[in-house]
Amino acid sequence: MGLQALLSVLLALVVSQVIAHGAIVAYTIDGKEYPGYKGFQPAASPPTIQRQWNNYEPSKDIADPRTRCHGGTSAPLSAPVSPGSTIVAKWDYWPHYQGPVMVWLYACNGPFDKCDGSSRGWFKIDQVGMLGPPLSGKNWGQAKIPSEKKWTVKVPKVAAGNYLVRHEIIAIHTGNAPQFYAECAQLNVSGSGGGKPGMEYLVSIPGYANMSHPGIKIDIYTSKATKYEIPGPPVWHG
Ligand SMILES: *[C@@H]1O[C@H](CO)[C@@H](O)[C@H](O)[C@H]1NC(C)=O
Ligand SMILES: *[C@@H]1O[C@H](CO)[C@@H](O)[C@H](O)[C@H]1NC(C)=O
Ligand SMILES: [Cu+2]
Repeated sequence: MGLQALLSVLLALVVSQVIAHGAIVAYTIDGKEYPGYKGFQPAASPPTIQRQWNNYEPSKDIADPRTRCHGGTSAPLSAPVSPGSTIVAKWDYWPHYQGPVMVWLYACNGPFDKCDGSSRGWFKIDQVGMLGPPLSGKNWGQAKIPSEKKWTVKVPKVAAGNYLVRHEIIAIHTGNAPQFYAECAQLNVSGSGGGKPGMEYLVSIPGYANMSHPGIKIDIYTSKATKYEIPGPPVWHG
């Protein structure tokens, strides 16, 4: 194979990977733009609130520690927010429709460079699963992302401090072969009077569910279920 042919095969591979998956590449928080990372070119990113991830590949095992923040462990900046602030996570491309979308917070209780999200401190602030059957249809919260390319949440009444925000998508469009996608960003929450979720809302990531969970080990094309059970604890509303 000539060099040109080889290059076009490589390019086709890269493009098909981009087209098969997606990730959060930016945030808009209270109207301010925060660029994030883009797969394949992480070094070119400006300083960001997003924890670095560097390829579009999902994890295939919910026990993989990479499911926590797509492998990202630190970011140079954080976004100032307060309870009621609006966080819009943005994708440049998203091709999947079926499976839950969840948004989680984690209180760092200290500086971000010491905050690896490894304790039992994650809680949900939002989730949307299937809105109506069939499982294989497009009546899912996730189905908004391919067209709108964004997901909007409000910061609940949490205590002031440093937090990680984690957007998670479980893509179940392939029977019994779920894909786990998550990216994290750093938030500095101000204000007073905010609360703390009780232990029934707090989990570890990975660890909040295993591969046998009915919402994870699922074939949406053969299952006759008319409801979908989202894995993990209930949403904490503050
Ligand atoms: C976050 O906010 C707190 C006050 O709520 C402040 O003490 C702290 O230094 C801030 N951290 C960062 C990284 O800005
Ligand atoms: C998966 O989790 C369920 C519910 O917590 C538990 O009953 C089951 O034993 C777990 N399975 C494995 C293989 O760990
Ligand atoms: Cu994909």
